[in-house]
Amino acid sequence: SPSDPDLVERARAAKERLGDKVFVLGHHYQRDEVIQFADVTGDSFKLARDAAARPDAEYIVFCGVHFMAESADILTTDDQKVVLPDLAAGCSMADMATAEQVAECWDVLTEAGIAEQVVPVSYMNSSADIKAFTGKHGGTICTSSNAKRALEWAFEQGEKILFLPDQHLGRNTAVRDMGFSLDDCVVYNPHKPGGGLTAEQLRDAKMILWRGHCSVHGRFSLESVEDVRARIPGVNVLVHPECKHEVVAAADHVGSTEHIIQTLEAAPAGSKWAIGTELNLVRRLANRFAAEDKEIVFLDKTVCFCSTMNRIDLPHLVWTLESLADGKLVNRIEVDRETEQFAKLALERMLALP
Ligand code: CIZ
Ligand code: SF4
Repeated sequence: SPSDPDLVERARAAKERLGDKVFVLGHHYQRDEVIQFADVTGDSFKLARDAAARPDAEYIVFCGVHFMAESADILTTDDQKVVLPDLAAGCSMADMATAEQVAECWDVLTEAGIAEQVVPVSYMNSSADIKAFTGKHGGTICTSSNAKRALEWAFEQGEKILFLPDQHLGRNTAVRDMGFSLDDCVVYNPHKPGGGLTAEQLRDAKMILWRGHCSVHGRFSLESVEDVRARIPGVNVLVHPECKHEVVAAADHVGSTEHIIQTLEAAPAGSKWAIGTELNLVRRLANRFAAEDKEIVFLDKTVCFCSTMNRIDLPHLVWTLESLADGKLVNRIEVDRETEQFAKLALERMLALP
């Protein structure tokens, strides 16, 4: 249990035995019981960069999900070992685009005669395989903070974008931030022959959105925005761009987790906020800012925690740290050399974005 003093003490002692050899990364969506042992917190991209900035740390313990540990492995040195405390901590969104499906999609685009015009842009929340596909085909990675710049860059390289795997981030960025219409976007369904699209639809589209979504953010609804406005007069609705387009369109503010935190830090005392992102983060922010008289509520009480983020709990962290302290390397996440090379190319294009 989170307050189990024995587990807290064991985690502390194991971390002390490891000293500078270990660097613990805690994603914003992690449980409090885990976050208390994080050397740094952040979103997936910030954490991967934080890990790269600590080449002396032999073990990077990534308290987050699988694709994040892969990205950290790609950006750190070969000597550094990235460890995921529970190998079952995947991401349902990342799992919605497999290497096979994406290769098949590229065949469909080739048959429609448009592959040469298409530049892939993949969200950070994707497997290393998808990042490698992106790098191989001249594309870039993006985060929810730089998606607009990534799309602008991609439209300088080609005429169309294949956006993977989160249809909502792709659509929200194109329509809300760049002035495209909903009709400029089509959705490629990997479970249907030809993606469920005609060659003509593909040729007419500017944005080809992969049919993926986040199982947490995708559940916030327009109704939840209307309900909270009725319940809390004067409330500011602030949501993550992984939410559906109609939710983002109805919100007052939209942004990444880092943006959400900065917005709340800058908010005046007495202001009221309804936040549409993962519950662990919203609860932590509500507690943190209660003392400053900022009222923060979760946008929709029927939406649950990210179940895979929550797989990393204190018992898994204790087991991981104690194993490493005993000289036993467990749960290493290692991306193979070829995948790493092309994935890194795509990540470096993102780092070079203006
Ligand atoms: O939804 C997620 O998992 C996010 C926002 C991840 C990240 O840190 O980019
Ligand atoms: Fe994946 Fe959504 Fe969970 Fe993030 S919150 S790890 S995108 S399922």
